[in-house]
Amino acid sequence: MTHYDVFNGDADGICALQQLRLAVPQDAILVTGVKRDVALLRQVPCAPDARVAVFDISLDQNREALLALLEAGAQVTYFDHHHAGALPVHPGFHGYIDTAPLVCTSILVDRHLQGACRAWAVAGAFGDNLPDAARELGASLGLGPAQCALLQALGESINYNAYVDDEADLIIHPAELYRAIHRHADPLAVMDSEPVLRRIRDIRSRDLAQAADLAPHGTFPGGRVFLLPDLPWSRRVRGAWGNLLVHDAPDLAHAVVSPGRQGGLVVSVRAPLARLRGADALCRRFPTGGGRAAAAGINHLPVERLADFLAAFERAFDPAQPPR
Ligand SMILES: [Mn+2]
Repeated sequence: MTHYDVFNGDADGICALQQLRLAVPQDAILVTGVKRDVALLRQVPCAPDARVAVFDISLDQNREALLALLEAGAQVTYFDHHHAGALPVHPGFHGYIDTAPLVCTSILVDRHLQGACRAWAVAGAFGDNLPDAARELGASLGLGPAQCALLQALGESINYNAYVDDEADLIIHPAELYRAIHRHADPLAVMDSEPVLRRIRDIRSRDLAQAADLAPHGTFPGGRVFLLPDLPWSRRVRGAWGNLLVHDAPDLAHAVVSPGRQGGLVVSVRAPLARLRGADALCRRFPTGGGRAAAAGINHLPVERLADFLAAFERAFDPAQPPR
């Protein structure tokens, strides 16, 4: 039997896998990538003896590979909160899918394990920008504000590493980061013991300080659009910057637009914290767009369509219009 752990390289994916592998140890071949690299399941060879665990990548975007694996006789356990579409009905498929806006994959694994490794779910939820859910889970463990702040810094640092266009921009490959993290059962000890996490945290603070100097490219009644320059720090910062912006102005939607590595623009959209909907519908109007109601993106927006995007963004989050 060959085991594969297939996971999003962001904090939610890594903290979800960490919980399952602390509770159910199993050597496995790791399949992962940057946050936007979600078509991961096709990297798993189709074989009847494959045992595959999947974390935090959209089922809909991996459907073809998933069906091929199931058809070949593989067993697939699937944890995710992204847009899934119809779930396969197959004896080899074990799905833990919930697309509600206030859950993340780390929380789904926490439910599955009945809280066995919950502190990691707290870090994962912070990393996935669900601070209220994270604090609620932390409170159920009796964690104080200082411990929650440490798990928040851990989640945000793990996440920061994965927010790049391609692997060349990574501070450390997510598989290597997972291996470093996996040496620790206690997430409260990781930041002190792993220099790479402190390095990511310091780079993140520096990048965010640069972003804070930018003025909005577009300001609308329902939101703001920021345009980042074509520099390595801006390719790293856009997701974390978007998360900070929504907390800064919870009634507004935000888009962070930055030049992609292959030309064109990469767009990251956050719905207003006060009204977590509309981000996915807006992004799906453009080719290569997708995501969740609260947070979505467009992987490649041609530069000449930026004006179309601005108009669609304004309409999508116009407080005077009913949502559509
Ligand atoms: Mn997630």
